[in-house]
Amino acid sequence: MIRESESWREMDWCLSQPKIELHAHLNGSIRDSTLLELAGVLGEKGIIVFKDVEHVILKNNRSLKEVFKLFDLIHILTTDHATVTRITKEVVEDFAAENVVYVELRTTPKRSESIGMSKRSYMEAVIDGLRAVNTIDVAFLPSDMGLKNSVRSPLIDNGTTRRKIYVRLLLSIDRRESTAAAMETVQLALEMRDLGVVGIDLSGNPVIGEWETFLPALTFAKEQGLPVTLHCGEVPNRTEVQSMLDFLPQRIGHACCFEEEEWAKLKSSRIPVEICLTSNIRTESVSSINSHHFVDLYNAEHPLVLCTDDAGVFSTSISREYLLAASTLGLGEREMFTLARNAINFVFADDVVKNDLRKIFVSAAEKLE
Ligand code: 6MZ
Repeated sequence: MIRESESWREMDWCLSQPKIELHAHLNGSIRDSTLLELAGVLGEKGIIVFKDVEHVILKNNRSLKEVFKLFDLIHILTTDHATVTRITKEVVEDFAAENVVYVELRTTPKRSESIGMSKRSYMEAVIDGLRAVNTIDVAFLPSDMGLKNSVRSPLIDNGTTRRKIYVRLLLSIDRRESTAAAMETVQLALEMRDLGVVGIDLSGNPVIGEWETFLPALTFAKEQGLPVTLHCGEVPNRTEVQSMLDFLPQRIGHACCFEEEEWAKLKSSRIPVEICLTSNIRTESVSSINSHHFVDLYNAEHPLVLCTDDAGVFSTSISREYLLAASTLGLGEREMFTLARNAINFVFADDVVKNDLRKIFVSAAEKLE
């Protein structure tokens, strides 16, 4: 167990180590300061009442229901092309500042006829955000496109190493969407593979929507070789959890409300789990950190990866998630390092990226001793 006096040193250590983030929702990862600024602008235009919105943004403890109300508000503040570009840039900068060396950023492509936004133009605005980052090198194109599209080398002219982050995109299907809209998202993901899109996510309010609605689009993604990750068991729903496990997605997120039979199925399937500790506790999907299923999965050596989910909404960071896991399980530096490194095996990017990530971790390991 990490004592209070040690926690600052441990936090510095977590910050300094290379990390991989595989479950981060773009609109859940926005800085509070940016949300407040955007709310101020809409307040001045009379579109919202700033005072009403301010305390909603700054509130810390939210139920799952309140979280999804907040997302509706965030979407009002962020859904125009320039803002989508801005938040993407900031979110990537924030992950890189924490030594995240690879992030899979997921977002729901949105359509808004009144401002001429299509799912495709929304995603183009996201990609503009990746291109707009200039303080670090952002490598987001598939490895075989890398040279042609010239992601700057990590070494700049004066010989100093610039920080580099790999970014890949997952397109989310929102559980409010129809089969046709879900299919459109998968189609778009396939068309944007050359632009760093590597997979599909199913997310959104877990009490809304039926698995059967999304199944045709998810099956199509699978047939096309596009990896899929599913929000699975965020609320109790045994039939859905079993159908999701039977689908054999490449990864699942959360896995909170499982019964014995589902745990057995998950463990024998070896499907990697994206663990979001703070999110699960804040939304009360799990009652306490000590009873979090992470403990059992870790001890069973089940494939897992620590993630933030919504760093902005839950006021957390990937380093904090590592610290939380370490203090819960009494993990040492070597074990935390191994936990972070193992995530390489679960990324959706190609082998060239995986090999580069392995090199990054090998060189970090040399400094560990
Ligand atoms: C399920 C979640 C989520 O896509 O607009 N999202 N879905 N469970 C969660 N746990 C708390 N956190 C976020 O990012 C926000 C969207 O991501 C999904 C919701 O659909 C939310 O509207 P984007 O960038």
